[in-house]
Amino acid sequence: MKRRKFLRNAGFSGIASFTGLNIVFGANIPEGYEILGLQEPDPFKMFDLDSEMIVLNNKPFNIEAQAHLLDDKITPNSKMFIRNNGLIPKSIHADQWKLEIMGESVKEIKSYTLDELKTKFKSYTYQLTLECGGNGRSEFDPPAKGNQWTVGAVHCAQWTGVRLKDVLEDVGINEDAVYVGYHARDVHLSGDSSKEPISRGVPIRKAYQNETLLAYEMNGAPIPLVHGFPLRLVAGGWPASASGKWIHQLSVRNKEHDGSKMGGMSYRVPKFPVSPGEKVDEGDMKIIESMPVKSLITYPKTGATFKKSKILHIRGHAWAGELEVSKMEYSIDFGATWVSCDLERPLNRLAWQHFKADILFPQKGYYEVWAKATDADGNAQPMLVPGWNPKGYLNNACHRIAVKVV
Ligand SMILES: Nc1nc2c(c(=O)[nH]1)N[C@H]1C(S)=C(S)[C@@H](COP(=O)(O)O)O[C@H]1N2
Ligand SMILES: [Mo]
Repeated sequence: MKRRKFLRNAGFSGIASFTGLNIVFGANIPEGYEILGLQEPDPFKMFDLDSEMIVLNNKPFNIEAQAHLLDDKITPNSKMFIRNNGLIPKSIHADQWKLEIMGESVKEIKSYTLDELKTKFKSYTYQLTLECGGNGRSEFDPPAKGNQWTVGAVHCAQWTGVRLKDVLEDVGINEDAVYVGYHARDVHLSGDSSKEPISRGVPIRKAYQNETLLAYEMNGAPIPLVHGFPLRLVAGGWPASASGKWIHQLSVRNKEHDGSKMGGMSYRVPKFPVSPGEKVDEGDMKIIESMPVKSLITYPKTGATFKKSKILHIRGHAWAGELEVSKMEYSIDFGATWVSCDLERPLNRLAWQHFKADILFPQKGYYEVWAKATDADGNAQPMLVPGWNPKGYLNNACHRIAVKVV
């Protein structure tokens, strides 16, 4: 155990961290050979993660939370899921960083240093819900390829930055502008610098919302590298893939942006319901925009045991893309009857909402607590996994936890 830890630690600061240990037969190491002690970087140390985070993939890093880890009202850095399509950029010099605004629909190309963005424009802070479009993918049957997210690919951190619309106004954009695409500094998995791992974005109407930020701070400090340092587009309520990390260019397009992972099956769902496993033509797919209504019970942890005489205080969060959540209910009888929870208003638009309820169980035994949110348009979470789709997006089925009452 100790030795393993030592070797894992060694992966971060390179050979030097072998604390002066001599690699006895070091002279025999062929050039370019990576010694075992330097392989397998430890994501828990690299990203300062809570020890209960779950690593789904380490090349690229994809890491999710568990429901009970998301109990904080504002998600702390150590409990935020991580989703990368490529490799995290290595050397970033924030003092030399520039954001260039270009594309067919700008009056002229303009670029800003980080300092210019910070001093020229007013800054705003919002708590914004970002959920991966593939959160819940693991429950689809037949299974969809990709990271098998369970429930933990969602976070609601506090983001500080300038409004994208203020910057676009300063640049001057043409009337024919349709979409804003981002270009970022992460590296394609192939290492090929002519390929982008991902280049998505938002339509102009989303770009012009007050809460759509060019953010340089997260939870009151510079954005951690893995979440997009030094500059990130943050478009709350939309699949988090729209929120580009490490952005250095925005392209104001006169048509739907056609960057990497905008087309084909990526971040798209069928325009009409399909049967499980059905092959769907690319032309029948549409881009995911606002995310569907969803909720999580963050206390207690599933499987917990309680005394029958005690009231159980459950709590969690609910969110509904661009809409507000208007009703939150729980059931302890497998969905036969539902009881209202106390539901708070969001701190600001596009922030998740907190709920709580007091439950007194009728007798000892095994229970499941199910949670169901309803949005302002009257759409409720389904009890079963909804609409199968080829890439396993948008599973907003009710979250449920097991409770033992003794
Ligand atoms: N440049 C860049 N931005 C990106 C990604 C990426 O791979 N590269 N992944 C996107 C996806 S699919 C998600 S779900 C979110 C994850 O954000 P997080 O890692 O900060 O939680 O970032 C989005 N922005
Ligand atoms: Mo994602």
